[in-house]
Amino acid sequence: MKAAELFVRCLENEGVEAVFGIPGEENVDIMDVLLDSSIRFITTRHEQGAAFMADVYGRLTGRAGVCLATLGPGATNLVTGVADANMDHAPVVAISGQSATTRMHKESHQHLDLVNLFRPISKYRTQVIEPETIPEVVRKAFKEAQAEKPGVSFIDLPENVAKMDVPGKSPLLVQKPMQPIAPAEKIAEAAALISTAKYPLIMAGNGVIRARAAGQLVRFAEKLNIPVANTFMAKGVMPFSHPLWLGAVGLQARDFVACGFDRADVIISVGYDMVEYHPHLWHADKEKQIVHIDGAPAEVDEHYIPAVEVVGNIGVSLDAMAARARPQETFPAALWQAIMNELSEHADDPGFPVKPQRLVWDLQRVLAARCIVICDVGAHKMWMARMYQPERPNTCIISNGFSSMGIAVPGAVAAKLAFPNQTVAAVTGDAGFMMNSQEIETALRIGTPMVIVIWNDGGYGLIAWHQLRRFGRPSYADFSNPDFVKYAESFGAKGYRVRAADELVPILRQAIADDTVAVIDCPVDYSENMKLTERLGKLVCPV
Ligand SMILES: Cc1ncc(C[n+]2csc(CCOP(=O)(O)OP(=O)(O)O)c2C)c(N)n1
Ligand SMILES: [Mg+2]
Repeated sequence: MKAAELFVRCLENEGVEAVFGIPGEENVDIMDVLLDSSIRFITTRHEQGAAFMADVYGRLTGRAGVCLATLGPGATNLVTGVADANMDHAPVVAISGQSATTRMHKESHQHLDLVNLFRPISKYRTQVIEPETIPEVVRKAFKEAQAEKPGVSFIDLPENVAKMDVPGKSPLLVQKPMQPIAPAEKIAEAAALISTAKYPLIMAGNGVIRARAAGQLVRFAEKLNIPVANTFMAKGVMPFSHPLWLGAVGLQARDFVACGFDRADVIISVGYDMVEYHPHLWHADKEKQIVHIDGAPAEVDEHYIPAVEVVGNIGVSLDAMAARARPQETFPAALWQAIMNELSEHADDPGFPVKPQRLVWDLQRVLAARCIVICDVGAHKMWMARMYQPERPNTCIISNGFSSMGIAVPGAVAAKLAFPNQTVAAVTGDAGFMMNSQEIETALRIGTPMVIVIWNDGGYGLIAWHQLRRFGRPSYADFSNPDFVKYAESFGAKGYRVRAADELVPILRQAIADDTVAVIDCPVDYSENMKLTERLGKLVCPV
């Protein structure tokens, strides 16, 4: 067998359904073998698009998404999406071609030391030097990428190695990763601490979703009558309407949910990734007791010194503690009511350009119950993160570790590929949209319908917001846009323009019914950004 063929057999053995990428001269052997494989190759229009597709595929399925590029510029184009996946703990295996081992020691066309380039943005990285190591390399790459906390494995396959013969080798047995159970004495210690708490608060992070433990989290909260705040990346662990839900945490500014943190004496942090929200922002005084429930030991931070660490399978830990701890008698109802009032403000505001609050509400009305939403990065993300709450976990993807713009459109392609029966929407700023809008062509070619909602402010809204806060004036944050309707139509997609606030919901419904790629250009009123800053600056806690 040729090394390239053995490599592809190993990918099939891992259950890989799709590889996202761009062919190049140094990966032609793999590309040719893929023609005779069960794996579907998704040709993208930029390697960054391929990496973001693998990233979102990995987040949604828990199985490593796979992207492939050629050496040099192909591999460097993967970098942003790969870094995003690694920092956000999404399982991804990234593969690149490489120059022949006979020319790596000297200045050589397109040659870069890729293993070193990918070092800070991967959990595991290696170059295949001997073809007989391929089964071990591929197995290890998937095992590392998928093990808690997940991340990226990078494999560099030199062109001469890909052509070599490897007799007598076959893929290795894939073993399911084992998540150990937390020790009983730690469960007992944590349950005792929770039982004596006066005002406990649960902070649920993305680890809950990765562990598929949202059901256990809700049972735990309900049984013990403890309110829940979720990070941006844990959206949907509890639905909006749940009487124990206190909103999302992660906004750098003080928000209502911060009142819940102020008041709490015990924070029960479940599946929390520190990369999402610095502990000093919610635990400045270092006086609370922290119960750390996770699949991995706590990261070190002077503001995050757990009183108890319950490390092991999250769902099992939650069930075991729910059975042992004493339920709370009271609940901060006034705070819950204040948060609900705040989040519902402007839900029906008729103003135009559309207010961000109205935009989120309309998305919530149409999408929250039945869609997968991929959110981009910008001011729109802050509004979505603060206000949008889907009914189910893993149905609102937000990049909040690396927080890279450009994830939404390619991410939506991968989401639709992974879940063809679900409606998929990309919610994006005008700048982030233009960073990877070329993947509209990919979506139309491979047949992944999606709705793309562009928040059009003609600028880098989040940066202007920040500049206004710091300096009172924006700096170089404006630009002009193409006509997004015509732009969409030039690909063969549908294009819509919102001309009044009341048009958004019917346009959204029509765009879903179109069952193709539909782009909605929605002008947004970002004068609300500073109004929010001012309002939160004067926030008086209702508890
Ligand atoms: C790739 C990348 N470049 C730059 C940034 C810094 N950044 C964060 S938000 C933002 C502006 C986003 O503009 P847009 O997509 O239009 O969204 P808006 O803020 O206007 O809603 C920038 C430049 C980033 N996060 N990612
Ligand atoms: Mg913008």
